[in-house]
Amino acid sequence: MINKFRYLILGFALMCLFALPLLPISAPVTKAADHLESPWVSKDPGADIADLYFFLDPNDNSKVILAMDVEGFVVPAELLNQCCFSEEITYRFELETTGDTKPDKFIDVTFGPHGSRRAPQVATIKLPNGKSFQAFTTVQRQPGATPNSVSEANALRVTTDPATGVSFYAGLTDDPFFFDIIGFNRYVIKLVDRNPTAKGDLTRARDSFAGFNIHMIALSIPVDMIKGSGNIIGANAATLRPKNGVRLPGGQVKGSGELVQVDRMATPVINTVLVTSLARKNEYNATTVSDPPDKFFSDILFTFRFIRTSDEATNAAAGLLKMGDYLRLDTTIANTNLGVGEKFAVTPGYVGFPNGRRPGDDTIDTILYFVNSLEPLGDGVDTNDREFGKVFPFFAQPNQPPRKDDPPTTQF
Ligand SMILES: [Ca+2]
Ligand SMILES: [Ca+2]
Ligand SMILES: [Ca+2]
Repeated sequence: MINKFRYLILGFALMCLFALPLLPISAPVTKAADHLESPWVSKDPGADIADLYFFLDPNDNSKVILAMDVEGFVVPAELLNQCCFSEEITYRFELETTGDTKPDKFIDVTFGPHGSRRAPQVATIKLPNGKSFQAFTTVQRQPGATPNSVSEANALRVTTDPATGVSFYAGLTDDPFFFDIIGFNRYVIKLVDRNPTAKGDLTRARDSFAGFNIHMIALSIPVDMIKGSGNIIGANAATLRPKNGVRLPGGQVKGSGELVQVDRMATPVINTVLVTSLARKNEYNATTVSDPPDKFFSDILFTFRFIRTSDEATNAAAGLLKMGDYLRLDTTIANTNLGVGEKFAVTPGYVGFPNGRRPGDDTIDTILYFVNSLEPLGDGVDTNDREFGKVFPFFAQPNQPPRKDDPPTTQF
C-alpha cells in the first residue's frame, strides 16, 4: 500500500518539509488542517472549512463516507446557540473520477432557515445522479430536569434516503482533529534556527482541539454512485455564496446571482503550510480545484530555492499539484476501521491518509515522518480526545460543559 502511494506521498511530504522553514517570516504557523486560515475566510466562519474526511465505511466497504466540517472551535457552553448552518451557503463536495484535475460529479448540501434554536433545519442534499432528498439537522437540547442524561437526549440524528441508500448527518460533533498546535509551531521555529533541541517541543502531548465542537456535514454514499470508470476517486470540499448580496435592515443578506467559491479544502496543510503569504492564501481559496494548478508553482519554487533543495524535489512537488488538490481514495483497498492508533509507515496494513482520510488517521504524524527524514516522529497526540462512534456518522457527540466533579481542562 505504501508503495502504491509513494509518489503522491513523496511530493506531498517534500512540500511540507520545504515549505516549513518559510513560515515564521511571512505568516503565523498553521493552526490546523485548515481551521481559521486565510484573512477573508476567517471573517466568514460559516463558510470556513476545517477538514475533509473521505474513507470507506469500515462496516460496509460498498459505501464511502464523505464529511466536511466548518466553523470550528465551538465552546461547549455555546452548543445550544451555535447550532446552525447558514442558509446562504452551498456546501459542495467535488468528486474527480477520471484521473485529471477537473471535478466530474458534485454533491450540494444547503440548509433552510432556522426559526428556533431548538428546532432542526431542513437540509437539501443534491446527489450526482440528479436525485435529491431532504433531512433534518441535529440540534442540541436542553437537558432540563435530568442533567446527566444529556448524551442520551442528543443522539446524532441520521436520515437515510430509501430511494438512493444515502445517509446524512448535519449538526455539531466533537472536533475530530487532534494536534498539538503550539508544540508543532515551536518545533518549526527551532527547525528554522537549526536548533538541535527542536524535537523536544513535540513531547507536550496536548490536543489543541480537545473539548471543542464543530459543525459537521457527513454523508454515507454507495461507492457505485460516485465512482467513474476507474477505482480511484478524488474529493474536494468547497463552500460557495451567491455573487451578489443585499444587506437588509436587521442584518439579513439576500443573495442572488451565480455561486462564488469562498473556501476549499482537500489535502490537509496544502494551503495553510504550502502557500505562505496571507494574500496568496486568499487567492488560493478563490481558485477552483480545476484551475491550472501551476498558478502556485512560483510559491513552491520560491520556498524551494530559499532552502536550496534539489530540482528533483521541486519536480516531485510540482507533479503532485498537476493532479489538483484532491484527497484521493482507492476504493479497492479494503478498510476495516477508523485508523485510531495506527501510524503511517509503522502499522502493518495501514490503509489511511494519504489514501483518503479517516477520522482517526494521524495526519500530523504522517507529515512529521517525512519532515524527519523518513523516520517516525509524532506530536505526542495520537488520538482524538473522544471515542469515535461505531456506525455512521462515526464522529463523537459534541462536548458538553464539564460537571462540577469533572477534572479541569488545561488549554494553554
Ligand atoms: Ca475529471
Ligand atoms: Ca476532539
Ligand atoms: Ca499525532
